[in-house]
Amino acid sequence: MHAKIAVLLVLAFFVSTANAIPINPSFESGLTSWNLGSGTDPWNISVVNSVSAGPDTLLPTDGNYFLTLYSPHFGSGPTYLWQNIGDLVAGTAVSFDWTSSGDPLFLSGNFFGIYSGASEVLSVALATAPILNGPGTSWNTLTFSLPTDLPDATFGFKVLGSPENNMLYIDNISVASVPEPSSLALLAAGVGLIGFTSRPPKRTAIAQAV
Ligand SMILES: [Ca+2]
Repeated sequence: MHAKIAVLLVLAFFVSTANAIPINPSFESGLTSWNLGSGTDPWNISVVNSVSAGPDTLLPTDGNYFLTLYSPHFGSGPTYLWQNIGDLVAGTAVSFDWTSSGDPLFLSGNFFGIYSGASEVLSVALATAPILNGPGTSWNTLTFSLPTDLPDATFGFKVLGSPENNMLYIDNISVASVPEPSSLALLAAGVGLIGFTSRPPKRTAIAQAV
């Protein structure tokens, strides 16, 4: 029986490991596993444990660190980073904490996006009530569910240039993928096989012994 339980655990492991994306989702390992966008100045991306401006201090929502993306001015090009997270299925729950600051006229230059291959399939503008050159005073949480399957998905954040300093802060990313149908079928087959082999001895054997 212990061997059967082990088989179930192994099958459950393969199903659950499909959910471990993205890597380093809370920036506790710095920028590990995240890629800087083409042309992005590395000085404009950092991982910090707090940002202060005047009486306001912004702290992480998860762990000890969070991401800051900075775009100093027009002409500097977009500042962005991204991570490929593989195939996603419809129903995958995505969420993250964010806040931003910058010029009131140009806060619409902060984005979260998902690409599938070379196509952008989702772009969400991220803008809070602005505090020029300082952190947002509180975090927001964006949560949504993918409406369709996304093969070869890439997950990224982008800040465009503006006349003033635009900042975007990100923490606590979660991509809770639902198991793919093939994985569920594998698990169901395993459960069925174990149920079949666990059936008690046939009554005919008992009847013959009496
Ligand atoms: Ca964190």
